[in-house]
Amino acid sequence: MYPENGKVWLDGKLIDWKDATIHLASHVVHYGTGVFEGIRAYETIDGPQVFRLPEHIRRFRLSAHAYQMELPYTEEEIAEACLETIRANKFNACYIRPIAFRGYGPLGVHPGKCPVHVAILTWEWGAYLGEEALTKGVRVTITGWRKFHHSMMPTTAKACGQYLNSVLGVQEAREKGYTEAIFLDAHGNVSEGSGENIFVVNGEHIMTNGSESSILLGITRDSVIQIARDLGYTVETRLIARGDLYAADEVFFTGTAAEITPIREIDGRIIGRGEAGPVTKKLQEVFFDVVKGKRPEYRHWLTPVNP
Ligand code: PPE
Repeated sequence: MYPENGKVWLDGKLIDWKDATIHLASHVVHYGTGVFEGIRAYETIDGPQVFRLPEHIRRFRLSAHAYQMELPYTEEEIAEACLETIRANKFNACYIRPIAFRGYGPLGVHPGKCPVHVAILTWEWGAYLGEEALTKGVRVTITGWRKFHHSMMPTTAKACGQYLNSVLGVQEAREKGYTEAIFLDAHGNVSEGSGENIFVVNGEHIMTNGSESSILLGITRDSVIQIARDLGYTVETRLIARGDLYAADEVFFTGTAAEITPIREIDGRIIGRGEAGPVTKKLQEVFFDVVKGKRPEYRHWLTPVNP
């Protein structure tokens, strides 16, 4: 899975994968002071292309900004560095993980003089929730751990330490025999998965929640909203109650890693027919066409790896 003989981009240079290490006294190791992105490059009919690269890099900069970590590169430079890293590893399709973090310096919570480093890793990452997940759907549970409220941490930022909350939920889910966890927010409304946003479908009507539900504003979520509207579905952004999930015709996850993953069961309750529903399947079909460059009207979402 990892390109162990390949390259990693670190602070402006390509270095060997095996040399991409940091000191244990780095601030990020102790306090989780880093921000990251997850991006995918797909093999398209015009060669490898990155899906919604500028949007991901923009979110990366804003995540860093929320933690007062000003990145020492422009968005254009980081985007170009992503392409350079993919080329160096000769991937036709891969996952891209830019990460900015507080490095070696005096410890103590205030990051003070700990420098901000920027790295980009790339690797091959297949279906996030298992090969069968995309076709058959996954079984999930609502974890007892709540998603931290947006007044506690900037939930629209993708920060390393914030994922400890996700870790607790997904560990609980796996121990109970489920693939993934859904978190309720501090008020008991549905928030999101450990690494995915949630959509609910009833007939031809689609709903998903928004930033007031303490979610990360997913770029896949945004893409699916646009694709669904273009297909003529109504998409409403509103609070989702736990009961809305159990009563839905279809429920699915979206995420860069998870793509569009149907949910077939929640806490022992079969959702719809217990398989990917018709709306989910239609959205998957168009989404996978879009990322593979087969839909000209969405070509502007793709950035070629090779100029
Ligand atoms: N919510 C969370 C908490 C989240 O981590 C992700 C992405 C999303 C929603 C969907 O966002 P987007 O990728 O922009 O559509 N999770 C990333 C990390 C997964 C991991 O295990 O690491 C991802 O999908 O890349």
